[in-house]
Amino acid sequence: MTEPTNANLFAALRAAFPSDLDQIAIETDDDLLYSWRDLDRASAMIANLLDALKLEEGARIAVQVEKSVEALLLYLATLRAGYVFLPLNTAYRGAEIEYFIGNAEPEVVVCSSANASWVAPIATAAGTRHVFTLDDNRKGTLLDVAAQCSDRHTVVTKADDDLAAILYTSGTTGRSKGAMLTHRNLRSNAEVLKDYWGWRTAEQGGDVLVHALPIFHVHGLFVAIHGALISGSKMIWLNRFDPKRVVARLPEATVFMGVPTLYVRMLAERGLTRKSCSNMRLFISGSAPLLIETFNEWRERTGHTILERYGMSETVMLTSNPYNAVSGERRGGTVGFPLPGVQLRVRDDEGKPCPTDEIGHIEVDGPNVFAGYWRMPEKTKEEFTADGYFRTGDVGKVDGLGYVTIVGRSKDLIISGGYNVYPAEIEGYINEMAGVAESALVGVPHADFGEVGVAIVIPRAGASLDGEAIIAELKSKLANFKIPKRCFVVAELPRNAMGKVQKALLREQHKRLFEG
Ligand code: MLC
Ligand code: AMP
Repeated sequence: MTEPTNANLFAALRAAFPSDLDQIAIETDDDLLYSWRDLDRASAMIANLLDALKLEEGARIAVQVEKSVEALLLYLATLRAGYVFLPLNTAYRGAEIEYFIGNAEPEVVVCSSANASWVAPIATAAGTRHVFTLDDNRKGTLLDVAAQCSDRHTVVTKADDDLAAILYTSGTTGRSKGAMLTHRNLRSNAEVLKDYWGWRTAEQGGDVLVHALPIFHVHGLFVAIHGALISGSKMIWLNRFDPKRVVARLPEATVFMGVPTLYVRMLAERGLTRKSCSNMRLFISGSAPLLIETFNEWRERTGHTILERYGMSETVMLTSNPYNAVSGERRGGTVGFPLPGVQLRVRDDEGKPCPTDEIGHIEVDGPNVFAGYWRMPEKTKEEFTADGYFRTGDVGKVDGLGYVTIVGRSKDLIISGGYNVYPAEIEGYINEMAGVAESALVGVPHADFGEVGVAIVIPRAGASLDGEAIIAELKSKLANFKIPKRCFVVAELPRNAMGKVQKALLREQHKRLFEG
C-alpha cells in the first residue's frame, strides 16, 4: 500500500535538504554556523515541545520576537507539528498586541523576555495557556524547555486546505484582518518560484541567499526563506538590515531580496560595485513600487537588472518579471507576468473586463489565494467576486505582451519602507485625542521610505493643538513605522460636493515636503 502524500509544507521543505546534512544551511553575520542537520534536529525538539502541550487541532502559535535563526526554527517547528504560525511585527505596542491576541486566541504566545512583563498579562487575560520567551541571543524559556525534548519527530500529516499561518493585515475600515494561508497556498507558491527564479538545487551547488528582511511578513518569512529551503540553498543571515554588512557579504552570495528602501540604502554605499556583485545571480525587489530611478541606477552601478515582482499577504506572490531572457526582458516600472497557475484580470468599476492597456481593478485567482479572513466570513465574501476572484485593491493594467503595471490602489493605504500603514487606523487614534475635530492621513513621496504619512488635523472650536504633541502621543500607542513624519494643524480640510475629504488635493499640497 502506498503512503498517502503529506501536504505539510515542512515535508516539502525537508525533502529538499541536501543529502549531506552536515553542509552549512545558515551562516549568521556573527559567524554562527547551522548545518541542515541542526535545522532538522532543533525544529524537531521545538515541535516535540509543542506536541507535549497537547494543543487543540489548529491551535495558533503567536510569535512576537526579534529576528534570529531560533525564531526561524520556531516557525519550522510549528509547521512540522501541524499548528498555525502567527507572526507579529516587533514594532507593535500594547493595544495592537491586545487586539491580535484577543482576535486570534492563540494557545501559545512567544515573546521577547524584554516584553514579557506586558505581553504575558495580555495573553493570559485572553485565555492563552502557554507563554514562552525567546531572545535573539539563543536564550529564553522556549529553548530551555526544548533542550529537554527529543530531537526526533515525525512530520505531522496535513491536508492541502489545513491552515499553516495567519498574517494580520490592517483594514481600510475597522480592525485588522487575519489572512488565513493554507499549506497548499504556501507550498504551491514556493514550488512555482523555485522554477521561475531558477533556484539552484543542492545537486547544482545551491544558491546563497543574503537574508536581511524581517521574518514576520510574507517577503522575509515566506518568499525568501521558502526559496532557500526548498532548493537546499544556504542563507547568510542578518538579524537586522545594515546596508554596509549586506554589501560586504555580496561577493559570497548569489541571491538577494529586498523592499525598495533596502536598494536605495545600498546604493548609498561606495562598496557596491560591479566587482562586489560579480558572483550574484539575482536581485529581487517587491512589497512596494521600485522607482525607475533606482532600477536604472542599480543596473548602471552593478551591471544587474533588478527583478521586480508583486504579491500580498493574502496571495503570497502573484506576478514576476522574467528570470530568463528568453521569456522576455525585466521591465522597470512593471511587475512582470502572472506566475504559472495565477489567473490575473483587470476589471472596471462595473466589473467588466478592461481591454489591453486600460486601467482597472486587479483581481486574481489561483492555488496561492488565501482561505479567507479569520472569523470574518462577511468581510471575506466582500473581497471575492461572484466567480471566486480575489479583489486585490490594487489598480493597474496589462499590456499587449502581458506585462502587469500597478498604477495605484483603490484601498486607502500608504506603503512606507515596505510596511503597510492604513490611514483609517491612524486617523481613528488622532480623532480620539482631546481637542481634535477630525483628521486626514495622506502618503507623500519620500526618497528613503518611498512614501511616508503626513497628518492634517482640524481642532475643535476653541481648542489649540500642537502637531508635535500629537505625534508624541501617537508614538506612545502605535508601532513606530505608522507614526506620521509630520503633523499639520489647520482650520479645515478640502472637501468635494459630497462632503468627502479630498485626499488627492492634500497629497498634491504636501508632495514636496521631503524634497531636497
Ligand atoms: C522604520 N521607521 C520607519 C520605517 N521603518 N518609518 C516609516 N516606514 C518604515 N518602514 C522609522 C522608525 O520609526 C524610526 O523613527 C526611524 O525610522 C528609524 O528606525 P529604525 O528601526 O532604525 O529603522 P530601520 O531599522 O532603518 O528600518 C527601516 C527598514 C525597515 C527599511 C530596514 O522598515 C524594514 O525592514 N522594512 C521592510 C519591511 C518588509 O519586510 N516588508 C515586507 C512586507 S510583505 P524615529 O522617528 O523613531 O527616529 C508584503 C508583500 C510582498 O508587502 O509583496 O512582499
Ligand atoms: P501586504 O498587505 O503587506 O502584503 O501588502 C501588499 C500590497 O503591497 C499589495 O496589495 C500592493 O499594493 C503592494 N505591493 C507589493 N509588491 C508591489 C510591487 N512590486 N509594486 C507595487 N506595489 C506592490
